[in-house]
Amino acid sequence: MKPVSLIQFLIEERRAGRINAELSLLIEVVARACKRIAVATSKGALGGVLGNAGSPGSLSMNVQGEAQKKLDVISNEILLEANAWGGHLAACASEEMEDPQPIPDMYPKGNHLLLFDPLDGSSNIDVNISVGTIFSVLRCPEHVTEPKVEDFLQPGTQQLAAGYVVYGPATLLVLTFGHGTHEFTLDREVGSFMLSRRDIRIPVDTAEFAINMSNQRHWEAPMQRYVGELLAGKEGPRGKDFNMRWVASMVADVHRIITRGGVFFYPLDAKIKAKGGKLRLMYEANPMAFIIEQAGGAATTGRERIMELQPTGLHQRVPVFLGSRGEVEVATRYHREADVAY
Ligand code: P6P
Repeated sequence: MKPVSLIQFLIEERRAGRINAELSLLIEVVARACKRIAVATSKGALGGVLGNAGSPGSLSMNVQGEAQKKLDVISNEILLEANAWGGHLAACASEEMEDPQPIPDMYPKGNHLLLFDPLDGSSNIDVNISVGTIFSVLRCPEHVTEPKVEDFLQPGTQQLAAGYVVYGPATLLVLTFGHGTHEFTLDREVGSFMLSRRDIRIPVDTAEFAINMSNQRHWEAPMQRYVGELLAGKEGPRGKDFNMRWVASMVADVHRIITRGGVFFYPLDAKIKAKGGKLRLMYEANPMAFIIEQAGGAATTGRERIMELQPTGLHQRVPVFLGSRGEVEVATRYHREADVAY
């Protein structure tokens, strides 16, 4: 069968009435920007883009209080510049910027809001481990021409599209419009994303979990119990052995799950409880939850469905339990039972 490019796929989706022309253009522009980010990340030390932004002693810090990598800043600029002139956006929001970024006055405005983590897992850049871009698309509220933070604070169920690009051995785009989750592989010779997996389905059950075990002593009791049972293997109550992976790059861990199943956890722990969690709701948890659910998986905070949360802040953090539906439901049940018991 003739390979289908991203552009052809988007035209098919428009003809089927599942997306409109403006959203189609937005996704094309984001995909093209991510190809430029792929080029920048692939240069490694030769590109002079490794290491922290700013100078020693005065590192550039992002809104999260984290040292920005040069590639964080470069990737953010690439996405902002690519989306400024197209006329499909009302504003952008990014992990790397405190406030929403309006579309410059000299350009026409559109009806969409784009949120992104321009380079997730960037601490892995300097050790050449896969990183990625995560993005989420919302509708701009009617008659709003200068979107404010509150215009972005929509539940994940309101997303029109979500996706990520993983910059790994291959550069892959995984995308959903709410009609299945689909994977595109960048054909570097042609420069096009080509459909490589249509309507992905994640196995309901799994024997592979991803978590940063070094935080174990800080976890809540239900998480201690749940992970303890995974580690007990076939001699324990679960009656089977489990394997563990942790890349410390959400896009890479989620892509493994999209590809072969598994579960990913970043639970609340005593160290981060005050912040609400580690991962950000608006441009990490919500887009990943949309992608995972559309592939038949589940995504909760350990207590409730991530996509039904009413956001309270642009950079709000939440606990994340996502992946194979059967296993996420077990971990979530342990937390809900504990809450009832208390
Ligand atoms: P830890 C990367 O900084 C990130 O936001 C996610 O990509 C990743 O899953 C997580 O944090 C890793 O956290 O505590 O293991 O470094």
